[in-house]
Amino acid sequence: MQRIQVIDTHTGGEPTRVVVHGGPDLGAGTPAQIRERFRSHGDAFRSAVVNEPRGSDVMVGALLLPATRPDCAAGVVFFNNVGCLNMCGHGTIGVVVALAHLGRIDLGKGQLETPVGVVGYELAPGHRVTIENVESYRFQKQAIVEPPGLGPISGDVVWGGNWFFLTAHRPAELTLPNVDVLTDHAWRIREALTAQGIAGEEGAEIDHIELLGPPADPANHGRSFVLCPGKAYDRSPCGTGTSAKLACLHADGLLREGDVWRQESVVGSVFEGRFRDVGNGRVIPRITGTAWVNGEATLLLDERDPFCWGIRPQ
Ligand code: PYC
Repeated sequence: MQRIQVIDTHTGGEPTRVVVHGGPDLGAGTPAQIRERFRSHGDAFRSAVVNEPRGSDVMVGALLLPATRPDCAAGVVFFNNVGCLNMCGHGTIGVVVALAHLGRIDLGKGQLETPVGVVGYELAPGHRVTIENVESYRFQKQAIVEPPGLGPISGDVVWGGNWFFLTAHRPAELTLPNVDVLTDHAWRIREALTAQGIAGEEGAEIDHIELLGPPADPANHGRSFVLCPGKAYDRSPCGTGTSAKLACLHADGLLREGDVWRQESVVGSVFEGRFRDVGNGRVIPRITGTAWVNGEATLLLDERDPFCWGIRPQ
């Protein structure tokens, strides 16, 4: 029987399952190196942790690693129902709160290593965390994609730690009763992007689709529906998605360095975003949100269980 110790958190409604102990032995290395080994040797473990029957399509996992740099508290590799992520904003907020829950970090500033770079954090009272994401930028403005039956749709291709297509083209209001139609719309955009060869830098697959709309609460500035790579929608406003939005606001001259952008999710949770202008059309986004610990558990992996390694989405 394999035993895996996890801490469950949620950030604005989006879960993160932090693997604290019992992960596969993937040797030493940076998170980028470990992620490659996790892909080739840890995929059954990934599925066991986040997929049904222990998890769900919406669950994001975070494999905690020892830091390889003296200026970082830990390393982390994020994963979901279908594979590994580059970065994860809500997940980073969840990891910081989980590390504090374990007594491994205190209030204040620190850094984490991710496969795509070092991410800063500041933990404040009340489980409030500000992360300083990797450099974000708009790669292509107003790309035109033509999903069959939906007609031409214009959107921006943006790096916010993951590759995003951001569009204001939406089939319905960005509300919970509409998630099925929003999911179908976003998925068709994603499939059409791939079919038409619209990609991020160096041909990188665009695997996050962000539909944009007005906020429900006038105290906020915008609302988004983000469809993640495994076809689950983000319950949080999506940290990397909000970073992508900030990069576009900067590129269009619509938000100044230090000013606040309040982004709502489809469930009504809010991230506060700001950015630092680092030149060359790039920004360092700062995203603030709150996470809660909602579980401490030992997962049991019994090889005799026919669903020991999870049910993988088709
Ligand atoms: O918050 O960056 C994020 C994220 C990516 C996928 C799910 N959440």
